[in-house]
Amino acid sequence: MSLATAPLSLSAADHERAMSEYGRRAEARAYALGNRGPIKLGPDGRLLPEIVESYWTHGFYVFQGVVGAGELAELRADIDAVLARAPARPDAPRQDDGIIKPPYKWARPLSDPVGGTSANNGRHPAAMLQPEPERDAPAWTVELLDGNLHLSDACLRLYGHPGLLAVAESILGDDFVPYNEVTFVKEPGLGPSVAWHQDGTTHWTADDWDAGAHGFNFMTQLYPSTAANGVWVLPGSHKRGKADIKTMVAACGSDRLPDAVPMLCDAGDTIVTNRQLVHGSFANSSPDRRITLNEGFFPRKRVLNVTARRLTGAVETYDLARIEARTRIIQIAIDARRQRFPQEKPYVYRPLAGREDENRWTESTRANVLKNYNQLDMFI
Ligand SMILES: O=C(O)CCC(=O)C(=O)O
Repeated sequence: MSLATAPLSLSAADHERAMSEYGRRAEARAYALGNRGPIKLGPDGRLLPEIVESYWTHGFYVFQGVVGAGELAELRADIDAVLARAPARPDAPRQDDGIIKPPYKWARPLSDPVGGTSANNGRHPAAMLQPEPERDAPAWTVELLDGNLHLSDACLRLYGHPGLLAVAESILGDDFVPYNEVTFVKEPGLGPSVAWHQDGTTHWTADDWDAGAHGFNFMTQLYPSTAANGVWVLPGSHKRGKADIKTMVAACGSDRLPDAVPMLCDAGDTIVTNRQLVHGSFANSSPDRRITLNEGFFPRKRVLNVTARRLTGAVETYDLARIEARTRIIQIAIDARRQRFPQEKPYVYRPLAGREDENRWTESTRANVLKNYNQLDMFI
């Protein structure tokens, strides 16, 4: 069956076959980009220039072996525990745990909740194929967790990872600021699509727009990211401004953009992904689970005193007080990590250097600073 001629009602098995054909063709191109390897820092504590250049060329870089086996086990156990606490369906009453923003987002299995709709300000203009789930599939699947750092101590410690924070500094400057932390959940045979889109809403038409204007996401993989379950990107598209995704999808006659590549990697690897890249993921008809921990960061100058409209329509201005309150979480995470991994050299976050004692990780900090920290998330 050709992809362009896929029937309107497509079985999960046919979708899986179609994805494996598409994936086989793209995998070699993905590896040929050469944008993968361990985090390598120079004597100045910053990434080697060739790695930074590769990131800016392709819009993403795969850092291998960022999370060791022990930490990976802790992250998996924490996320499993959070998922085990999820109510069975979106309309079930929530347990009153004092968390303001609902941590769970559901979707119908193998569906495309936003593609081709006006949701998220219409930023996903083309629908993806929606294969039929197996008969015994549940009615709903959790697709996203919001607020990783107050849901999981292991995620908080990962947030303070000295190698990742050095990468953030190398790309954004040493005064980088946080975006948000969410978990994408793609259960085998259930995970929904995230239709093609570009992140970022604020600076596309700015006079000083550039390839880094909307920051990046770290995507740490708790399981291997494959062509079938992973995020696909159009390499280099972060440099070309706003893409006409609707026309691109119409021109190729399917949701499989011909020049896209999957971001392939192993469990414990972290991909740094420019938010301006055209990217998306397909319904996970494969037998392989993907769990991705996203941590986003912005250049400070793109946030300070900037007024932005969130995907919900809310309009907010990010003043220095807001930025400082939100960046405290970086310092608290550095301290939480120092307590758990005392052999590591902690990262020094320049904007809060000298204020370490105000930002220690304690049970009081958990209750009074970390809980509901994501109310201060910023969005550009
Ligand atoms: O992980 C996914 O499937 C989608 C990720 C994504 O679209 C994003 O981080 O903006």
